Amino acid sequence: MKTPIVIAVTGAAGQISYSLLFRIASGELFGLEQPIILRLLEVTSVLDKLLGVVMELNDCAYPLLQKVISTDDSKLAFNGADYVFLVGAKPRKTGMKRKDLLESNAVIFAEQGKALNAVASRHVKVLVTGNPANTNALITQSNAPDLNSSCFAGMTMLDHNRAINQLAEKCGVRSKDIKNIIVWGNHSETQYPDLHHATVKGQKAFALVDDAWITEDFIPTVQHRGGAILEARGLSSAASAAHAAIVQMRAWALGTKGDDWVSMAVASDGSYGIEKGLFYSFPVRVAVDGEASIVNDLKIEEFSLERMQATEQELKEERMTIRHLL
Ligand code: NAX
Repeated sequence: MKTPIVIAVTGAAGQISYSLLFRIASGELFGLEQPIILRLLEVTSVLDKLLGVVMELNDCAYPLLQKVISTDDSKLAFNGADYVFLVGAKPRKTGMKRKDLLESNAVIFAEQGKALNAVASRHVKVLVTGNPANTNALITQSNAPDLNSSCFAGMTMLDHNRAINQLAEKCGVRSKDIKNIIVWGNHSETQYPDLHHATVKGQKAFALVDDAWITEDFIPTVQHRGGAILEARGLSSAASAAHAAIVQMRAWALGTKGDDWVSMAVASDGSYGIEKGLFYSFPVRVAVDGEASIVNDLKIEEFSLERMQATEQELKEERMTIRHLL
């Protein structure tokens, strides 16, 4: 049997975690040969509720799940952690903009960045889902100066999957037939889902759909999908977010497939003129050893450039709001 992997999840009693934890414990993330130790972090007032989740995890009698620890101490949760899902934050409520959440959530990520810096594995992969995910990733990374910035990413894979679904529905194909979708920028309504490089069964997507559908339907539908789900369900996306977290972490740990890539908010290296250090969603390829690199040689049309810069501008504004925490 392999050495167990330590996986920490914050916001463990929340609705995303209620999907995520069971899928991790069943082996969906690292396969059926990899034992797992789960460390679950919650705020003190929710530890009782978390106990119920732990009872359910234990009742699944997962063969791979060696141990579950629940705690309100971030250093205990992150001690020696190999993979960390930072999910815990206040979710957006109906009528609320993501920006409203920025300041109250920022403090959580500054504290957790410090704890990761102190005790996590030096090769830890920290995926930030809690919103605003890109800026929270920046805050976490800035508060963990002893860890390489490549240890941190923000989750934009849900947007990427939403874009795949829209294109697949439009073209009447299956999601597996779509490759090389990109979501640029912020996980917010300024994000830019880009079809210029996408293919459908190997054919250029642009040859199959018209410009009006892209600008009037595809882009706004993907940008506003989170709000549409919130309105329909009365709660923000949860199962699809947990799925995206699994897909993104799996790709980040084990590598991307063939010529395809994932969309991932990583520290910009200046590619495409995006300011260095901002956590911006780029197309990212990952080698089998887990080393991620921005795909930096794509030809960018004027149409795209304007939208890429608009979402970069929003990230700069978010950074300005929380600059005291960097
Ligand atoms: P829930 O409110 O169901 O769960 C959040 C949990 O986090 C709560 O149990 C809360 O007690 C806990 N928490 C709060 N502060 C904490 C702290 N300091 N340490 C540990 N735990 C803490 O929200 P849920 O629907 O699970 O969403 C979680 C986050 O994901 C929200 O910020 C939400 O906006 C964000 N999302 C991000 C998405 C993305 O694509 N990046 C999509 C889905 C989702 O909207």
